[in-house]
Amino acid sequence: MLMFNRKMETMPQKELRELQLKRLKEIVYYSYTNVPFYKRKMDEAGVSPDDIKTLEDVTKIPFTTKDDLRDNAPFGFLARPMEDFIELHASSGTTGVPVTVCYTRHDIEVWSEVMARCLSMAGLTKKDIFQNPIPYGTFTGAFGFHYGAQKIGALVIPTGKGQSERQIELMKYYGTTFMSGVASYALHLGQTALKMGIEPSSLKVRNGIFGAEMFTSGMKEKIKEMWNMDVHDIYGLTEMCGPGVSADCDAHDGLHLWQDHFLAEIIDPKTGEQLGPEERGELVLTTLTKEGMPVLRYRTRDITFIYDSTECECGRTHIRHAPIKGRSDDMLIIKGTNIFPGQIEEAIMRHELASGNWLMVVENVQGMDQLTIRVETKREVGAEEAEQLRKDIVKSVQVIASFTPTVEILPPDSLPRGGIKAKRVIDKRKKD
Ligand code: DLL
Repeated sequence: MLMFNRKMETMPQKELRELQLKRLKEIVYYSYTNVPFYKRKMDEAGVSPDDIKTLEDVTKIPFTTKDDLRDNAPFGFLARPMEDFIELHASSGTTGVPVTVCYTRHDIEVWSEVMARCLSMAGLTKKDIFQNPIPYGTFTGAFGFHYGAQKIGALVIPTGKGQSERQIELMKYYGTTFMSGVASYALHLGQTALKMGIEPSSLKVRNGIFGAEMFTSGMKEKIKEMWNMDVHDIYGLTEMCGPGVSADCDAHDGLHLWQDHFLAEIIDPKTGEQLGPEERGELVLTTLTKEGMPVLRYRTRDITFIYDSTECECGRTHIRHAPIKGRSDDMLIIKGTNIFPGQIEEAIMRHELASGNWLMVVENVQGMDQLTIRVETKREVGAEEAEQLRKDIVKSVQVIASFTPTVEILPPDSLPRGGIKAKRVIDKRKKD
């Protein structure tokens, strides 16, 4: 089994937890003494770094939220003088002030290491030609993949995002074997190839690793089938490093989270209480080795659960979490029913003719909630086929939503694209 760092990736759980405790004590002390925010927060909560004696004691530390990071942006969370930093990244900031993260040389090293582990878990080797169709910029995606793939020794083609036809031409020209990216873009690239008269599966790409947004199993199946490649899921967020917190192995049964660098907890998003294994809730993460900008008990808002068993057929010992179901702040209440956009995506993806591009619009018409779902077909279809697909999708959504949505079937390429991540929800009821 291919592993980038066998010793660390197969470390017995007991040793991993001992290492986590040692690092947790260090990072709490380090954050308390170097980041005024943490000193203030912990003093207010009456906690001192000496109170951390077991891993469970992490619950004594107050949570850190996106708003805390924003209130202190751009540099208020840095634990080192500016001269120690060599790179900066930021979240897209579409929902407010961007969250800025600065990396020391050590932090870039750790990021490259966790990314190399994720990529090699997905099957990347030094023999691969690795195309990286993600925008190179303040978004963490491209650089994370770039550093990790280079650490493995693969040949990186830094194509960046956009110019989809050119991406396909380069793929063909260089014989790309492995690709990365934002989940929805892989489907878009496949569709672009089809429009150019090229079957994506006839290209040499045999493997892909995607993430950065909602990534349902239905979407994974569509990408797999379209490209005839293996598809891996990678998770991460700017506040931790970017991509590289976790990824799935060839067993495709949960994402291994690198416990030597991140401490994971699951909490009830409403009460903040810690939940046990197999209990679904919000993922809370603590960086255990970050030097430049340590983050303690960060509320990711991402909904998942941690597997009880740490045994995996791949031989890795690090805990696994389920694919992210959605974000707690993404949940919509439509006609009194709680709905995650991911559930709608699963319902749409079940249909052969539906492409991966879709949008849901929620509005209030004369005091009543109304849901309209727009779905592109993956190829041009006639009126009859479109009507059948429409009816089928209405039925699938009724099962989960217990009310009847309006479904509109659109030809390929009719929904707007733009931004790095796909926009799936427009809630016109929200006044913002
Ligand atoms: O999206 C980092 C990344 C880049 C991950 C490329 C994977 C691949 P942010 O822009 O800070 O960072 O957004 C982080 O994206 O809290 C999740 O809500 C969502 N997300 C990331 N990966 C996944 C995934 C990058 N595999 C936010 N499945 C996170 C579902 C994901 N959601």
